Amino acid sequence: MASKLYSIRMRAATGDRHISGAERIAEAATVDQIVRELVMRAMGRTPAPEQIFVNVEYLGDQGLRTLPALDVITLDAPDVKTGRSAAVCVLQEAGVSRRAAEAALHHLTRGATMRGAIVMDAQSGERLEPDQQKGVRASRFDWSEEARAEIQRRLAAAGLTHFRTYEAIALATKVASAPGIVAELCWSDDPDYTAGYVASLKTGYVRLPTLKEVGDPKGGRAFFVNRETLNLETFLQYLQTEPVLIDRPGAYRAMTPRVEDCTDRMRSRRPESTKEK
Ligand code: WAQ
Ligand code: MG
Repeated sequence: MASKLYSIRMRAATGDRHISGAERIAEAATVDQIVRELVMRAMGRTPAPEQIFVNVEYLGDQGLRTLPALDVITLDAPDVKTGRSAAVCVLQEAGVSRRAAEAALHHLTRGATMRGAIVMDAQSGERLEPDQQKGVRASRFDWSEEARAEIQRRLAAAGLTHFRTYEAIALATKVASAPGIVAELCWSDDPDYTAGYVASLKTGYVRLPTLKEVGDPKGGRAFFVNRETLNLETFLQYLQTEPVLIDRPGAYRAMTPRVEDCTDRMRSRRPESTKEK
């Protein structure tokens, strides 16, 4: 990308209820087009939001960090129950305690109607975000044009064509490199979108097609952190202000769920993992 870069943020709401949001980084020449695209997306929701906030900000000469995208692995769990146990399992693989993973699932199941994410101690499950109404929003990240075209091509070859998927991969890639992060859990609050994921540098972006039932409007996001190494201020500063461009797509593969293997493995580990909790 050339030098004059802008951060474009959109968030749409009806009163306190978050409806839609997006994060982009663009060259000056394409800013108006992207603003239009994001406003159209928000207005396309039913019912339409009552407020749309669009923020366009010149990034100045601050450096742009580039990151390779997380690899994407689909764990094709057939139903919500299997999907959620697989999510807990992958979270444990990434270093989250069972207790914290279940606490996060509980919050998302109830519906965190926040515009940002929960920040959670990966061991105790305690919530650490400064404002529990708003949560913490990751901002200032996007694909480079070339990497976006390539990831779209790779995902489309696997039958994945929704913008939510590649936008979530970009967000998860930025978040996975945050100082103090362990893993992330997310599923959409869009009633018709049942897919979600667990992501971390260790596991990649593990996509789970069915984390809730069709028609369920509850969802959210949780960032699990290692409290021993976390500096909350540095963590928030990175997530909210450091511009990150994803300039290389990751690999894609699909797997049938090995949830049984995973629970067996967890069971055989239990004496040790019970001790840590
Ligand atoms: N930073 C932090 N939290 C956010 C952000 C952000 N930039 N954007 C959304 N959230 C939180 C907020 O609480 C939302 O209510 C929740 O996440 C869900 O947001 O591979 O569409 O935009 O196809 O509904 C997963 C993609 C889709 C799965 C996630 O999230 C796939 C999605 P939504
Ligand atoms: Mg949503």
